[in-house]
This record gives sequence, C-alpha cells and structure tokens, in this order.
Amino acid sequence: EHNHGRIEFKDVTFRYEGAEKPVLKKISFTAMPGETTAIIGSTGSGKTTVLQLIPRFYDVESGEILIDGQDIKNIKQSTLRSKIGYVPQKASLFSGTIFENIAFGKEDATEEEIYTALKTAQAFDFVEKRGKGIHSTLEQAGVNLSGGQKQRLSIARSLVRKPQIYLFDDSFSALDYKTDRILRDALKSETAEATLIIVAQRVNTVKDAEKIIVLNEGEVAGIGTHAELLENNKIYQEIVAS
Ligand code: DGT
Ligand code: MG
Repeated sequence: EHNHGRIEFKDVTFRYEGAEKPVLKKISFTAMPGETTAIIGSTGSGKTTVLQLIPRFYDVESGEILIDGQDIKNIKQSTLRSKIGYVPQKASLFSGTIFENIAFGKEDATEEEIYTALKTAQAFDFVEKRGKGIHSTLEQAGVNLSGGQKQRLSIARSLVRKPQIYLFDDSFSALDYKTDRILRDALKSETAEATLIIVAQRVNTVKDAEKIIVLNEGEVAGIGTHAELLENNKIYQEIVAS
C-alpha cells in the first residue's frame, strides 16, 4: 500500500515539563513506508524523545508531526496507537508465560502468530529450549533472561500486532553483530510495507538503512545514507571512528 505510515517531523521543538531548555530543536525529517529510517547520536541527544513524540506520549511545543499528511493531534489516540508498534529502550516484560507476554496488546493472538513473531525476532530457538516452550513462565518479569533475549521478546510482541509503523529504541544493542543482522533482515522482509524507525548507537546497525538521521544535542546534524554521511558529516565520522 502506498503512503501508509509516512511520518513527517516539521520543525519540531519539544521541552520536558519544567525544563529550562528544549531537548529537541526544530527537528525535521521524513520516514517513508517500506524504508528503514535510522536515528543515531550520542547518549542524551534526544533519540528516545523523538520516538516518544510519535505515539503522543508528549506533545510538541512547536512545529508538527504528520502521519500520511495528517497532524497527529487530529488523530484519535486509540487510532494513532493502533498504527504504531513501539519497542521501548527498556523491555517491559511481566511475570507470566512467554505466550502472554508476546500476546500483550493482541490478546486474541493464536499460537501460530506467536511462533511466527518469535521466529522473525530470532527468539524461537531459545524459547523452544525452555521446558514448556511458549507456555513457560517468565519468573519475576524475566530475571533469568539475558538482555538480548528480552529485546527479542519485546520485538516479537510488536510484530504480533502488525502495525504500520515500528519504532525500535535501541532494540538491537544487546545482540551480537550476526544476530543483529539476521534479525533486521528478517524484520525487513516480514514488515516489507511498514515504516521502520530504528534508534541505535552503533554504526553497524544503521549503515544499511535507506536514511540515517544524525542527532546531536537535540538537533538534526545531518541526514543521508551511510556513504553520504561518511563523506560529508563530521559528527557521523566521529561516531564511525569511535
Ligand atoms: P540514550 O538513550 O542514553 O542514548 O539517550 P537519548 O538520545 O535517547 O536521549 P533522551 O531522548 O532520552 O534524552 C534527551 C534529553 O532529555 C536528555 O538531556 C535527558 C532529557 N530527558 C529525557 N527524559 C526526560 C524526562 O522525562 N524529563 C526531563 N525533564 N528530561 C528528560
Ligand atoms: Mg534513549
């Protein structure tokens, strides 16, 4: 489908309540359906904040955010949230079975849908190794899982809902390079028409994105492909060299 899930930031400025200065300053970019848009930048540069404005966890101070040309302020909250699969930086698993954790947000999910999501998220093998597979219980919200396993379950949860828009906040950071690559390739083919926004701190995760946005202290310091930024963007060059 054409033009479903196109996200546009137009001169977005945002300030947390009570904060002296805005954390995002005149941010403008477009994220297209069928493409991966990556956001890279050092800690505190505003990456998470950018993602959280899209489902309207906060409202902008000035500027606007459009989805398919419509200001998100004019989209019903429930409609907006149903379009978006947001995978938070810190996985929010709860004590319950793996099935319940993955079906969270789509309570009528079938076992087949859960398995498909787990396979795409490269989580099938370690789940199967548990005695009861998807019906195993996550004790104390997953204390016995590794960071990378939690990330993959969290990604699987977003896939089951089949949203138009995926927002991954540092969701690949705990994975080894190979699993990171395999998972992003699987995501790409499984969500071919969706809009993917991927926040990351390592270049390897963003380099094959159609568009990379370099954030620096709440401002867009550059937009381009890996090759373009490598050639003309100082901050990107510094990230690559670090
Ligand atoms: P990360 O996850 O460490 O790589 O950093 P980012 O790029 O995700 O940064 P972000 O968006 O969490 O924070 C940007 C700035 O906003 C940073 O100076 C911290 C500040 N900030 C974040 N969350 C809040 C909040 O809830 N309240 C206030 N007042 N400031 C916040
Ligand atoms: Mg963050």
